[in-house]
Amino acid sequence: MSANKKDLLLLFERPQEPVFMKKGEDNAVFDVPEKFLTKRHQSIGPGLLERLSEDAGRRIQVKDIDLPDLTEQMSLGRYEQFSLFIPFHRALAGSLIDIFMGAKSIEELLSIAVYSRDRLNPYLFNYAFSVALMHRPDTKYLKIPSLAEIFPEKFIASKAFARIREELAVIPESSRTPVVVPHNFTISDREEEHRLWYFREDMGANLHHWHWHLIYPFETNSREIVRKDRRGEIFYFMHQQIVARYNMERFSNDLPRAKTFSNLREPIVEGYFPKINALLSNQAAPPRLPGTQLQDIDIPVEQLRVDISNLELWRDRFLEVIDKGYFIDEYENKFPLDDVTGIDYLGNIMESSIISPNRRYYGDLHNMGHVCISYSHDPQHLHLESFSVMADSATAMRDPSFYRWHSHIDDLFEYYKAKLPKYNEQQLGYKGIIVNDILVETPNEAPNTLHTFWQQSDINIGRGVDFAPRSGEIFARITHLQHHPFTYTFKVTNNNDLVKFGTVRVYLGPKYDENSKKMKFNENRRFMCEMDRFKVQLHPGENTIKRRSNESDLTTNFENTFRNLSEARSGDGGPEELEENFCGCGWPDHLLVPKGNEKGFQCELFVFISNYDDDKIEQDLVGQCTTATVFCGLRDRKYPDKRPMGFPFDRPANENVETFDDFLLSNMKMEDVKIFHKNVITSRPETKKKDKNI
Ligand code: CUO
Repeated sequence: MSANKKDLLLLFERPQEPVFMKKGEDNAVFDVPEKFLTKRHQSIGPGLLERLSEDAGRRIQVKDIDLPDLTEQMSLGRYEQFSLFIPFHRALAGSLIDIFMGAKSIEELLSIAVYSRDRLNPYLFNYAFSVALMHRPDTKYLKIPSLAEIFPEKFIASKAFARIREELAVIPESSRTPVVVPHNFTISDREEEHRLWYFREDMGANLHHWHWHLIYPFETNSREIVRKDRRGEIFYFMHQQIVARYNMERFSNDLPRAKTFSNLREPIVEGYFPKINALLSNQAAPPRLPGTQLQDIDIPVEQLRVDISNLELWRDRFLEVIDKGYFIDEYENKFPLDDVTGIDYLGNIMESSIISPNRRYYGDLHNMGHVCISYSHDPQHLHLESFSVMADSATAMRDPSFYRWHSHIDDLFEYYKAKLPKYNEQQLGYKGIIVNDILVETPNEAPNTLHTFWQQSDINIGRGVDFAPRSGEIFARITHLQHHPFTYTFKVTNNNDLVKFGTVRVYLGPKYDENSKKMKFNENRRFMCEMDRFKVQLHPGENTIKRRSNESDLTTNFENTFRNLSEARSGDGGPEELEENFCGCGWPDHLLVPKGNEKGFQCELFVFISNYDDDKIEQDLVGQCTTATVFCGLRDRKYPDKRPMGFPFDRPANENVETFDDFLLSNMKMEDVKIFHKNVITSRPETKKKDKNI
């Protein structure tokens, strides 16, 4: 039987097992030409293949082709870690993406992928193959599996793996029970940072961050893959919002805001001991002791040399762009920053993607900050330790230093935003539109209250556990924050004679700072977390707008976050598949509402209806998966909102605005909302073990 697109997805399964072993629900095997086998497998002779595939459910022919030269990509060992933030690794990934992108047909792509899979580092393969599948016109609607399914070790405490393997090896599938993954397990409660475990170590949040970086790759020869609409700006905005959310969580746990890591020579107070393993090498992810100071990095094996003074120089050059109001390209041409595109250029400079206007001069501050923190335990590689979680986009959010680093990055962007012209009433207002009333309703609870609790959900990780028995279904039971679904009701008057359109922008922010003091507007705005953004039609007179929390354009639902490979669609590009894999990106719905606390965390909900004439982007919206655009944008299209991301809080208000009340116009309103947390663990009814369709 010849290959179909969906068969490409089988290559994600059990990443360390050779490609000729059975894959998928139907025990399919790839029939590979002998020269595709690695030397080790060739040396065993044809008998091995025959034995391993004798009761195959299906055979997939792999076409013999001229094989690509993978010498460069093979320079990263099979058992090493892979980091997008390390330039050497990034370059390997970039050229591998190009090889996959260059395949002329699905058949050829399958051959190249089958050939490369057993030779290359599995993380490198997974990343480059995922990026290529997402961006090739003939595969872009395939549903890429969640990384948690393929590399569960990046998300699950290493302690759980002994149980998982035992369960797989000893217990027949019909009798298996989910393995409860320890939670709140990395820090003792005598250390206050432990209170944030549920956010930092949340599988959905980390998956979102990984997926976001997959959608916005920063190095390949195909510039159109990198040059996505407003990618530099969305880099700034998405990370700014993660920091804002983290600070809300800190306030609700009686902790101060994350301290910005502005002095790179100051010790990092927070230690972090990840307690997850890199299964490829069977090595524990290295810890960072409290009070560790960054040092110059010199790691020849990673072709990595960066001094703290390099970071400082790059930071100063970034600030110099803002002070001068222009950047220079590699030929010393000057390009002014303007109000519309300036933030996007700065984002590209900071991200140091291939579309950074001058990588040589502006350097690689953001990525190298991740790298320096991630190697701070062994900066000269004297102990032959790998990098820590901070260098991997699938795990970086686990470490408290992530938020300290990104607070600093955000401060640098803020330095620019503070220089922009302030919004005037014409930009902020909407003539004749009045927001009269805001109501937030949680069923059976007091008005304007939100309610959170703990929930346990089961994730099938069987396809990520290599060298385990074939009937490999096994569920990991994770514990995460959850909230009761709620509804917003907004009463809005349209005093115009005509129907008007508006964009409703909903933000949630803390009412007080960490010292229980009211904040001035210019401080408060940076804590505002976007909850939803949607278009409304306003008839003349009174309008009642209702919106459910699970309709949020910020979030993606549980099924999308933890989607199951076996649920993957056929890959035939039918209409139901359109935009499918973008759906995997998005803030997890279960973290939409900050945890709050038992006495009721005091917040303010801000609702703002802007004039849609100034917001709209003219473009076709094809496909069904047009959700979660706030952080992730729309595939192949423009970001669906013309305003600066974070509008209207992305810059200080004019000088006569001191408090939030001073900022409000008739088309805006604030309402007090309290978030109550109940310290109980419930289970997600539909994800009980017997129900595999999670
Ligand atoms: Cu996503 Cu720093 O870019 O973590």
